[in-house]
Amino acid sequence: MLDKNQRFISRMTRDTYALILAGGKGSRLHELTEWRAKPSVYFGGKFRIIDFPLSNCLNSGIKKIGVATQYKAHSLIQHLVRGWSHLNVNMGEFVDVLPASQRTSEAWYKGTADAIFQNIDIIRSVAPKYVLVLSGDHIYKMDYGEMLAYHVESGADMTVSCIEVPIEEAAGAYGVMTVDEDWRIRKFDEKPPHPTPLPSDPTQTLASMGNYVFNTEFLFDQLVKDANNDSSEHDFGKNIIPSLIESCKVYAFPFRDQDSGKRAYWRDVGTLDAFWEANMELISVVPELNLYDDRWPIMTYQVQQPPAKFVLEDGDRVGMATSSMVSGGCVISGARIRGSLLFSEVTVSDYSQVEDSVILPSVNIGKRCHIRKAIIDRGVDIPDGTQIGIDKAADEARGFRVTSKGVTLVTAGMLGQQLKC
Ligand code: ADQ
Ligand code: ADP
Repeated sequence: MLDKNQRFISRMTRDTYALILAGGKGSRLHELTEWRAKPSVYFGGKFRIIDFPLSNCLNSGIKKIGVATQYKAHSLIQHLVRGWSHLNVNMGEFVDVLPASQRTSEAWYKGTADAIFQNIDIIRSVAPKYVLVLSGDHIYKMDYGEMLAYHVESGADMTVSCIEVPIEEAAGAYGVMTVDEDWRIRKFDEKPPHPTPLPSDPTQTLASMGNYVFNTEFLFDQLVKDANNDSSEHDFGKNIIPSLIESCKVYAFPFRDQDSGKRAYWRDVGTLDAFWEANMELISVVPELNLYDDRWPIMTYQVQQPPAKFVLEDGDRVGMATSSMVSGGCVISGARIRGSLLFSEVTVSDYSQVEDSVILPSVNIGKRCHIRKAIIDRGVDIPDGTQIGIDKAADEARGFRVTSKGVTLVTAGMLGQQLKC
């Protein structure tokens, strides 16, 4: 039998509207976000980043969801329509796409707070008790029900989820906060160059994950005030949170692993190195992020594909993959794959080698290619005999992007290729 507390949380999640902010540019991903918004970037062999907050909502019992889109939203909207429109509207469940559409003025979404302000009437028509604002940019598995219960129990007006991160990672990248012994936020700085260290560990700081719970009417009041403030940039981290911490009850919710009580898995994948590393981590024997957990499934849209196929064993022509993840529709023919993650419908031909690389969907790798420590964008055709990631100077000379940690990014545009849909 369910205990009283669990029934209580399910009442809260049912009374919550989740608004996922998915309009951001993700400019530190360079050409990977040249044609798609960061939440639409591929991750983990068959997902897009947005699948993580969306799956978290459903797994948490939150089934009234809006996704605010703006920047380069084509593939994001296509993914939402094809993969996330299966909720049961008759049961009050939906994923609504909320593109910037000049609903309240001639302006597009001016910032994260404005993206919600422009949709107040839509949220009001759903009449939720709580609004959960989520960033569409991160990879993690989180039970938002816990955060909602914490918000209600503490009597907060607003609750910000937070996580401990190394100071150097947070500097200039995250909003950071100082809390009192009750976890009430006493100071909040958006992306400071020198974040305040934690009293218990001077190497770490408390960073905002960009996820907020609000009592609905409180949120609306703040958004209306902010919309009338000409000096505001209409951003939660820059304007709304700092303006509230003195006069209102703003609490921090520490995001921890439910089983161990330790720091939970949360990745920003905001840079090409972080993107490559987070994908590579999945190949390790026991990755921190378990994608095989049927108690917390991550859902996505996928086309029907035949199983991955490994063909040819004839002298040095061996079709094989070791320490790798290979998705449906891939054909590895007389080629060797090691320590790599291949998304769907990738083909690799005779005598080629792929090592320590992330290969996005529908890439064709010709014969006698050698690819090492690279990210190959969707749909790229790699001609026979191409070397990538072997000589970094040669990579740069050809117009590929090489990161400070030596990861080479290749996109269709860099090879002058027209992308197939
Ligand atoms: P950032 O992620 O840098 O910091 P921002 O660029 O505003 O902040 O993006 C927040 C979310 O909103 C992202 O999911 C993004 O895609 C989306 N977004 C951005 N502009 C938008 C717009 N105009 N319309 C719709 N969606 C938009 C935030 C917080 C920090 C916190 C980090 C955690 O401000 O305090 O530490 O998230 O990564
Ligand atoms: P995703 O790989 O995330 O599905 P797409 O690659 O389909 O995203 O990009 C989204 C949109 O941008 C599509 O309309 C696509 O045709 C367009 N696009 C992407 N890359 C290029 C390119 N190199 N040249 C022209 N259009 C492009």
